[in-house]
Amino acid sequence: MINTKYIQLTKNILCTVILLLMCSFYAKQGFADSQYIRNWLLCGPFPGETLFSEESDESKLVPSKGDIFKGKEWRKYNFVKDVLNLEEENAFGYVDSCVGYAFVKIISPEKQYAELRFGSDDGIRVWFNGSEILANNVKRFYRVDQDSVIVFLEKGENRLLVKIWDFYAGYGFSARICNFDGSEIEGLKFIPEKNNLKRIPIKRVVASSVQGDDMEGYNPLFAADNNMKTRWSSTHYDPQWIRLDFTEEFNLSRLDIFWENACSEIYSIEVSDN
Ligand SMILES: [Ca+2]
Ligand SMILES: [Ca+2]
Repeated sequence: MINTKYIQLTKNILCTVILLLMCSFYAKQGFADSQYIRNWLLCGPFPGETLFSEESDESKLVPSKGDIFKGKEWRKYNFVKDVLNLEEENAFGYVDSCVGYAFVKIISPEKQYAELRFGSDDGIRVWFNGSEILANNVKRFYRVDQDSVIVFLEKGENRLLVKIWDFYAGYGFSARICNFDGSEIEGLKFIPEKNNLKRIPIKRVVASSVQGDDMEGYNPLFAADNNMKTRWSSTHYDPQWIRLDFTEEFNLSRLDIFWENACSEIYSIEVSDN
């Protein structure tokens, strides 16, 4: 974690011609919630198991942090992205042919219907308030909202348990809760609590050059406008840099850079608090 108010990224490789930079700077409060659930209790991985190989009654699980299940601890894990990559180093790590569990409590201010939408790589089984609501024993790549189920939320605490199976290669899922039309349900709370992320306002974005002086197409501002369809592109020679000045000092714990296909293989990131 470093304190910064200033970030400069310089790329230094001749073959790089186009750069896309989308920077997300997260602190701990205030970023608009999506309906995606990113914070879970995780337990696993369990190598060699499949979606239906567990003999104990998973429907009765109501785990708390630190509980032990099949010899492994339930631990809290906060994903930064909406699509949860279970092979992140501190989630389950790189694994194949295994299952893992994710659990969250959803606190509803009233009785109401809701839609749960899942995408998964690979198979998925889901229990809601102790009832199995989804079992999809498939080998597949992740896509958003591959499965959806209508559920009835009780007032107060509701329990959501997800079991994900990885056959091979990528491993992950997404889960979101929404109204039938996909809009956000107001007033829901979660245990573990949702990531409340904050987007730090950017005061100024400056770059070394713009491709073809095309400020409408490749303005450096587009590198940090929270829109994946726009980007900054420099002229086609090295080195090139882009600098972001922020309105306030913040703790930088992570920097995500989304490159265009012709990405830089070597670059440096500099930060400063003034
Ligand atoms: Ca894998
Ligand atoms: Ca897989």
